[in-house]
Formats: sequence, C-alpha cells, structure tokens
Amino acid sequence: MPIARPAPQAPRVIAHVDLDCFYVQVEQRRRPELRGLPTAVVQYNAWKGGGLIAVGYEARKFGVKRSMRGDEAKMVCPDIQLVQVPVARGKADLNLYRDAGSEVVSILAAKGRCERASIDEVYLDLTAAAEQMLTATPPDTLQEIDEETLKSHVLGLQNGESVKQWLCRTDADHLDRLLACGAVIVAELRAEVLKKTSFTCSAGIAHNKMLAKLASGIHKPAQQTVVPSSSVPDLLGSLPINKMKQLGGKLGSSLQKELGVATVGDLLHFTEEKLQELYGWNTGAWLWNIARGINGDEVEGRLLPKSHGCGKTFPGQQALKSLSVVKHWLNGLCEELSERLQADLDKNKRLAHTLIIHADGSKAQGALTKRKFPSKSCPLRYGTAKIQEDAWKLFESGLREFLDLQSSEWAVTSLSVSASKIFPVPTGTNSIVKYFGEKQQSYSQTSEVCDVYGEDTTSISSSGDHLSEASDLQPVNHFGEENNGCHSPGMTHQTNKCSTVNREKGVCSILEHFHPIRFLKHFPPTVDGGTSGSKDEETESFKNEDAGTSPSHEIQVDQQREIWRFNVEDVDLSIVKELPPEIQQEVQTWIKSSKRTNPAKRPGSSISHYFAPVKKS
Ligand code: TTP
Ligand code: CA
Ligand code: CA
Repeated sequence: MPIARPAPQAPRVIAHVDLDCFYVQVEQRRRPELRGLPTAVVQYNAWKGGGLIAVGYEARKFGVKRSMRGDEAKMVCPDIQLVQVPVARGKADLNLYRDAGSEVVSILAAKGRCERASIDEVYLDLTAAAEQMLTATPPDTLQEIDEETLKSHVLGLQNGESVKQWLCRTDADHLDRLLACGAVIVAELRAEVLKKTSFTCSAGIAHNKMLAKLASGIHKPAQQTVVPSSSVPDLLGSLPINKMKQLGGKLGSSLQKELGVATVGDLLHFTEEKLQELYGWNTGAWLWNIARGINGDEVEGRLLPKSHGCGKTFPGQQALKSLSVVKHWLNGLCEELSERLQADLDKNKRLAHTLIIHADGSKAQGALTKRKFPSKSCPLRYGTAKIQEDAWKLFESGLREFLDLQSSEWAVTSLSVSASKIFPVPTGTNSIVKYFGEKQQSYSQTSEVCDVYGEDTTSISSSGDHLSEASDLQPVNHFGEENNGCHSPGMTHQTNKCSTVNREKGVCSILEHFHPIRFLKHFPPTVDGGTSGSKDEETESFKNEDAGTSPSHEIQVDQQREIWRFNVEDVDLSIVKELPPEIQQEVQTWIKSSKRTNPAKRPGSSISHYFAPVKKS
C-alpha cells in the first residue's frame, strides 16, 4: 500500500544509483577473461541451460533477454558465456554479490545519507553536499567540468542548450542549480566506484526518490540522468502507468480499466477528492501526488539490508511432496539464514527479531478450498537448531491451514525463510552488559547473549497479522528474545504477555534492557524454592561477595519465586547514563530507592515491582 507523504518544504537533491548488469559485472571481475565478451549469469537449475538472471550489455545487443534460458540465449548469441551462479547447500549462494554490493555502498555513503535499497541499488540524499558546493564552488566557477558530468542526460533541455550550458547557468533557479551540483557529485562518486571496484553504475538525480529512481533506468549502462522540475510533466506524461513503482499490480490495472488511465500523467485529469473517493484517502492522495511528481519519502540512513532471506523454488517435477523432503530443504535454508544472522551480529552488532516463512503450494485436484499457503511468523531465536525448529513449526502450522483439515495430497513449489525487524544492539545495553561481564568474564560471549531463552516460546502468527504483530516489536529488545521483551526463565506464557497496551512503567521497559537471563548468568538467583530444569542449568553458582555489606536488590521475576540479587553499588552510574533516557530514569529511581531502604529486611519490596509479572486484568 503506497503511503502519501507530503513533500518537505526545503528542496532536496536525491540520487538513485543502480549497478549495471550487476551479477555479470561481479563475475567478470572474478574472471577477467570474460570482460568484453557477451556474458550472462544463469540460475543453479541447469534445465535447458539454466534460467538467465543477469545479462551483460554485450549480450543484450544480440537480443539476449533475462526471460530466456541458456539454450535459447545460445541460439541468438552463439558465443555467449554462461556463468552459473555460485552454489551452496543445493541452491544459489548470493554472498559474493551481496559483498560486492556492500563495497559499492561504502563508497557511495561518503557524500550523504545513504540507503541500501536492494542488492545493487542505493538512494543518496546529497542535499547538504550540493548546498555546500553551490555556496563554495558552483559548476560555473569550476575550471573544468569532468567528462563524466558532461555526459549527463538532462531531461527537457530546451533550444539546443548543451549539458555544459545547463550545468553552468547562473540565472537558473535555486532548484536547478542544486541539481547541477548533484550531477557533479554523483559523477565523481560513480568514477570513484569504477576506480575502486571496477563496476559501472547508472544514476538518476532529482528532487525526490521517486523521480531519481525513474531516471536511473532511462540511460544505461554507465550513464546518469538529471530530472529538473520543469521536465517532470513530460516525463510522467509519457510514463506507462504500470512502469511506476507500486502500480505494476492490481492498483495499476484498476486505474487502466476503470479510469482509462494509460500514463502517470493521465492521473492529472482527476481531482484528489475523486481519487480518494475511488481508492481511499491515503492511496488517493498518493496518486494525486505522483501525477505531479510529488514524493516526500525520506532517504533512510541504512547501509545494511532491512531483512535477510533465503529461498528456493521447486518447479514442475521438483515440487516437494513429503514432510521429510520439506524438512531437509527447510533445514538447509535455516542453516544459511542462521549463518547470515550470526555474521550480521558479529560484524554489525544487529539482531533480528522476527522469523518468517513463505511457501507456495498446490493441492490435489478436487481439494475443496482454494486457500493459498499462508505465510507464518514468530519471534526469532538465535541458533541454527532453534531457527530450524521454529521454522518447522511454522511450516506445519501453515500446511495445516493450507489443507484446511482435509487430507488431500499436496506439493510445495517454493520455500523461503527470512528474518526481519533487525535492530542494532544499542550501545547503552552493550556497555552495561559489558560492565557486568567484566565482573564475570566467562559469561560475556556474544553467542550466549543471543541464545538464552526457553525452548517453548514459539508463538505463531499468520501472514495476515504478522506485520501488525511485528509492529509491536520494540527496537530496544536486544538479546534475541521475544518481541515482548518480557521472557524470563520460568515465566509462563501468560505472564510473558506484555504488550505495549499493558506496559506499565518499570515492568516491561526495564526488562527489555536488563534481560533476566543476563542477570541470571551474572547474578544467578539465590534459589529460594528453586527453579527447575534446563533454565537452572544455564546458570552458574554465584556468590555475592558483598551481600553482607552492600545494599542489594532482590527481584522476584515470576510465580515460581525466582529471586535474583545484585548489588546496587556494583552499577557504574556512568554506564547507566548510556541507557535510553526512559530507562535511565527507572534505573535511577530504583537505585535511589534502594539507598533509602534496607532490602535485607524487606525482600522484594524495592525493585521487585519493576520485574514483577504483569498483573492480569
Ligand atoms: P537488476 O538491477 O534488475 O538488473 P541488472 O543489474 O542485472 O541489470 P541492469 O543493468 O538493467 O540494472 O538486478 C540486479 C541483480 O539482481 C541482477 O544482476 C541479478 C539479480 N536478479 C535476479 O537474480 N533475478 C531477477 O529476477 C532480477 C530482476 C535480478
Ligand atoms: Ca542493476
Ligand atoms: Ca537493481
């Protein structure tokens, strides 16, 4: 669903950069003997020469297209070099391409906010760099404008004006002058990418993301296109409606069929009210905006992918028809996902919070329902075995729904697992954990941090609601635990339910930062009545050396009466200052309160309310 966002008041310079025939360029860098030759990268499945997934520009000249298979490509271009995508675990392994994309991102990010939009695309917000250049060294003051900038395509140039003249116009309005600076900056960045990686890319430079994206594909390869505001009506007037992002599907078809709209510009014939009446308030406003080239989407500062996913299709005869075969493939996909999550955690200190599985399936003819295989999601637990276990539960649950309690034959034609809601481990929590870790160094392994909670915590939601469920996730939940941030060993499912609705001060928020198990690891319970099973085995015996002399907190975490202790005086206040303000306030409160009370005489009376299970209403 498109979202209508008003355009910001201040002008912006946004670039969209897309690498040319990306996988082919990566393979040609790996194997320089392929350079200059017509080349394509083919899928792992070798049927009929393998499906083409990337086609080099030399091969495109012969009419080779991505929709072809290798055998077909050889017919139109006998000399074509077909390179098979790298393979691992019986499927395509895209790590090589992901890493190559990251190299480019790190170069492009030098000049402004950068959003990695796909494996080979980024958006850049170059407003500040362009403003600065316009003040210090506008194009007309440059002794020489480099060739790459001069090769720019500027849409809507009038009266035989050259690109150089347009770039150097001093009487142009502020918006165009900013774009001219943007063109110089992007050309420099593209040259830098070429020099450092040997990859060519194409770019669009405009005042918003939508226009920049449209423009980057107009002239390829190794070219850039600038969209001055005055050129927007012509650009959109000739743009088929289904070529616009988000209009390739049902909405675009409806506009074509019901309103006779052929191009984006045709939408200008409708008032905002009419579009809203037909398509709802938000979509109507969005359509009205795009017809005018208005788009307020911000470039998100994100150099890393938003999610990780791996999947595989099983077309035709390869369809999976038994649970054991599905499990085999699902395990492989989960293994890959787990490796990528761990690498992301190690390298980027990020944790994913939601595990999702998607599948496509078919049922034996005669099956009564036409239900699609539902996507399923659950909170993500780190560790390959746990991901495999949870993914399997999700699959089984999806299959049950898919079959709708009928015992018909089934086949799975595609399977994918992905991890989303990826947030950085915040510095504050990191350092407080590190601080506690310094006291008990043997428990401060990252892998332990991520793999700490119980086995029975998978709650399953279907695709219909997984987004809404996920939207409840708190980015401050950092130890790989469930989204409610309230899981603790021994807590029952009911006591775990800690939604934002019943989020009382001090109950959930503090636990999101001080996961009970962390304390358990470092400050295990003085077992009073005892907890049982594996949860206890995770803990090491701990002697609170200062228990007799320092004020200590006793934290009652659940109905099984686990009591945790730690010394308030062990908490370094400078570290507390690194926590988010909301949490700082709470920590300060309980530190103060502990100094006023004698916890030895009043067990659980001071801090315990912070950690007490949420009362059921
Ligand atoms: P694209 O940017 O769509 O295409 P491209 O980079 O190959 O070519 P262009 O010069 O036109 O931008 O996709 C980037 C890479 O993603 C592509 O090299 C291979 C991969 N890809 C697939 O694996 N399957 C697909 O269906 C598409 C569209 C891309
Ligand atoms: Ca590309
Ligand atoms: Ca692309």
